[in-house]
Amino acid sequence: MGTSPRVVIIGAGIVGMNLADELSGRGWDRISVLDRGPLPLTGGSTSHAPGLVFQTNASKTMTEFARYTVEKFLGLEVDGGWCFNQLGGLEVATTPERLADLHRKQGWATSWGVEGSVLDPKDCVRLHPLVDESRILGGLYVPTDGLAKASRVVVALARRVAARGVVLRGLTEVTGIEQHGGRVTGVTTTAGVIPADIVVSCAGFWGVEIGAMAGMDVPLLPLAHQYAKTGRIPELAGRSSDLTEATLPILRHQDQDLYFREHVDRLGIGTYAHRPMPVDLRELSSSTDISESDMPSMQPFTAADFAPSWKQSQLLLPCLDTAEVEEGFNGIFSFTPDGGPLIGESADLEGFWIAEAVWVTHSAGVARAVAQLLIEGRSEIELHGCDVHRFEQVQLSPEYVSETSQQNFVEIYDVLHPLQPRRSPRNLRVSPFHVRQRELGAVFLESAGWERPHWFDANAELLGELPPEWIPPERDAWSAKFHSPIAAVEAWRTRTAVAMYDMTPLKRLEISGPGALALLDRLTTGKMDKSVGSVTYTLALDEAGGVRSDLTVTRLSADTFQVGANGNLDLDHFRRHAPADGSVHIRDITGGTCCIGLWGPRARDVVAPLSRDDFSNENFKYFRAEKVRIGGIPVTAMRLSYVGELGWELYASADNGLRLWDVLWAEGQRYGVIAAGRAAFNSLRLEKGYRSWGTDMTTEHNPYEAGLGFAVRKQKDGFAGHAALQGISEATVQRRLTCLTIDDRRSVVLGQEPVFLDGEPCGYVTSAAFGHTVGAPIAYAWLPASAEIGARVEIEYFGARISATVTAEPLFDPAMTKIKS
Ligand code: FAD
Ligand code: THG
Repeated sequence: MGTSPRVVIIGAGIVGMNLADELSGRGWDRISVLDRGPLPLTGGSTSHAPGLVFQTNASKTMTEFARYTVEKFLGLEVDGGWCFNQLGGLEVATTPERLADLHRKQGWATSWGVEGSVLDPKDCVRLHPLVDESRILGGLYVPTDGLAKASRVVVALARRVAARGVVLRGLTEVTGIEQHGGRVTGVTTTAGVIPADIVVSCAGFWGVEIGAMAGMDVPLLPLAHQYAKTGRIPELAGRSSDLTEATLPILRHQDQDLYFREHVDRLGIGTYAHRPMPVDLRELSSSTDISESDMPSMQPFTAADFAPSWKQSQLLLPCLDTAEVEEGFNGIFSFTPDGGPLIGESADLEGFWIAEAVWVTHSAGVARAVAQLLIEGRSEIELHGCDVHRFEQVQLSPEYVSETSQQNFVEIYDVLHPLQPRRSPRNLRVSPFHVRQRELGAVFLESAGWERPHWFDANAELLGELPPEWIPPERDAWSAKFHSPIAAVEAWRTRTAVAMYDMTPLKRLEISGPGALALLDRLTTGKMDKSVGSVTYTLALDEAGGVRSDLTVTRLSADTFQVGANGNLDLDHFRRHAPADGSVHIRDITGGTCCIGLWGPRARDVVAPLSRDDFSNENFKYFRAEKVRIGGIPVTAMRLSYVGELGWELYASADNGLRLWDVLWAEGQRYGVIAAGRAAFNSLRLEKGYRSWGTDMTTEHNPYEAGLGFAVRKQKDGFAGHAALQGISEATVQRRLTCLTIDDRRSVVLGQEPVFLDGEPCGYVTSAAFGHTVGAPIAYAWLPASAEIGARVEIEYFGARISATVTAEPLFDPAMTKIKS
């Protein structure tokens, strides 16, 4: 009795109950679930959710969460009543853009292992006879989608977990989080203090309030969303019983922000077409007298907001012409700045976790991931897009959360390009070079709050000088969006002259103190005890050997290291593992510093005359760092290049940045220096075979699969992940991150497309770009290890098949003669 930690779960909605089930199913036996509302209908979002489950998502992780939810709910029932009604899901297109997008979406489904097909209008109507065939151009049908009966799932799980000894307490409101010495010790409730070793807030849109009790920012916004039910519809009469509720596929009409399901002989209609309606939690009813039509997560229906959606519903479904809206409500749930859920443990309060902003669709998958995190320390499905610590400080402000979350509400069903720039807020973070970049006509996209140039319009004048073999082929309209042929000029000048890249947004940490070396040694795969001035490319692994990040570590002094990282998750990871004795200091120095990547065969010619320091190949070797002065400015210069050219990353204090840019720019004129952006950057790094963490590899992949085995030091042991790598090598892996070149040398893909080997789906594209130097489009893809060099595959792009060949990598400078010159 009582072998596992004491867990308190706040919230008995679909997330909290699934978590109780996943934990107790794994043998944890001291779990309580608390809810301020009565059980089982607590009055949260779950109590009124119509429960449509469309599994397909651009994100592999979200799709896998949904797949598990379907699988799990299919196995639940309450007294013969279903928990999942697998009716299939149909998304119709009324515009050519949407139809094309449904093909793209079908590609995601294939990539992530969900069966789906794009049907012509006739077949759509055969599946869903209420749809007006003349209105639609086609639809995406996924037979395993369907309806989750969320309120019944909660009952089924309540019975199951109660039988395992989980304590369920309704009408118990959490009013405070108890802590001692940086650890959670329990919760204060209206029924007294309940001690706990682990507290998990599954409070849905109330998460901000609970987070505040624990001193944690929870970046979500409660928004109301309209759901209405019609009166009886003759066309539906006799189709379903009260038990089955529905017979037709669940239906989405995204061109008008609508979705539909049956309620026996009525139709339910949800709409995102209305203005965003943020909700102030303080104004919600705190009543615990809850019924199906009156609960805190429901607000009165605002009929005027629904009127345009009703018209559009009637156009798609002519049977509604004679029907009317009988009832409706504005239901509340959570939105976040990037649409992803929020999972993770507080950075400051050990043992306090959250799992919020989760749809019914993803609920079981998220709960399983959280249970694995708590019990095993890692989730089998990678979580970088779900981790609450993915946000930068400035992205946690209520203003930012409110604006971006409302925009996500507005855009929820829009056809979104992978490079689609955020409209607002912009100029949140700018580098010291921003003023010069604007003068050069930089086209900026936003990332982690930073403005990043993608190309410079000023370089358009060089298009005429582009040698014929560098002229890029025309692109299809979709891949031409947010792209410019100017990228070819920037790639050409980088390879043949010299270019300045703004690397300021690259996350930088300073790790210092007497314990710094030992911490880095424990957390990375590389040799860290090297001479001052060494730079090491290394990996941070999780305990199962999955790649958490790839890093550069520069030893600036015996006790001071600069770490080039991939994002805030790295900062969080290092902080969490730092010893408690204060022997290591970890500082995010990104904002106070800046960085220019000065790269190209003439890089040395530009920098040498500006400095008394020695930049020669003999005295400033590849993967070494020096503290130098350039044009009088103190600079930490690191000789490495993500674009694969001779050159340096030049780090300076932010206040000196503009001056540094100007002296390099002036000196560079005689060598043809240009400013270059991310479009060229991404192409050049793929030619060089450099991986991008989060896109190419994640915790789901070990270093050998990812082609990064060279960064694992053979002689080293005792580091995180070491044990798990034993017995694994390049030779034993079953799948590999593989370099493909596209056979027609012109068809560009963008990432996430499915790859077919012998006609069967066998993997998916991670990153892709046109390789300007090699004159062919490049796609990296996860493929079975059996796909050897020379193997022919096909990539599906908007429903068409593009032939590609597995090619030896890197495509550019495999002998390292250019980069080491
Ligand atoms: P909730 O169900 O809200 O549970 C949180 C619980 O925490 C509540 O029971 C609350 O009482 C409790 N709580 C809060 N504060 C405290 C406290 N201080 N102390 C104790 N307990 C507390 N999703 C889909 O996947 N498909 C759909 O078709 C769909 N349609 C939707 C339609 C509408 C109109 C709305 C509003 C949402 C819809 N959703 C849908 C979203 C979905 O309903 C929610 O994302 C999901 O139910 C959230 O579950 P949860 O367990 O996180 O939150
Ligand atoms: N610069 C710095 N830090 C970084 C990045 C960067 N950290 C995060 C991310 N980018 C890491 N990614 C890479 C990928 C490849 C290389 C450097 C950073 C690289 N690789 C050499 C190679 O594979 O040939 C390593 C050679 C070696 O180990 O000696 O240069 O852009 N500062």
